[in-house]
Amino acid sequence: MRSHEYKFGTTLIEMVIVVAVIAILVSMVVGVTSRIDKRSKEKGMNNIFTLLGGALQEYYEYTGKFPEQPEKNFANAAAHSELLLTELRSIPSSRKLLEQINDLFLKNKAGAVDTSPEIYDPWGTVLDYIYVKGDTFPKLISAGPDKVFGTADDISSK
Ligand SMILES: [Ca+2]
Repeated sequence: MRSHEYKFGTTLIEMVIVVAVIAILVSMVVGVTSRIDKRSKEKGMNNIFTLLGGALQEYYEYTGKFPEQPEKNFANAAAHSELLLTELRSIPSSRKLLEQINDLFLKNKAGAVDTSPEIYDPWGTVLDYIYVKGDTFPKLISAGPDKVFGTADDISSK
């Protein structure tokens, strides 16, 4: 009886240790995975900024101006994004660059309901677009991982 109790105790401790080790391993894997995920999304964001920057440059070379969108109001980001895409698509060389953007980041592609397409960031939030006449270059803003505009993790194009 005594040896049985002892054996049971050991088994319990062993189980607790095994569970603890598994928990540590799982948290390590989750930590690494989310870091990789964050990095790949940031990379995706930079690729979109680069492509849109190129498309804007082409637009400028064709028209001599940038699409104007002076309103600074994140609440209207979807409308700003629509304006940007509609303008860029009207210029062949800009449209060509836009075609390189993964469809995952373009929503309402068919211009469904009352909207034309918008461009989204890798976290699923629509991109904001600002260009005030006289500025050197337009600005694209992603709400970042927290999906909220105006917070510290926002990412702006350079
Ligand atoms: Ca944010």
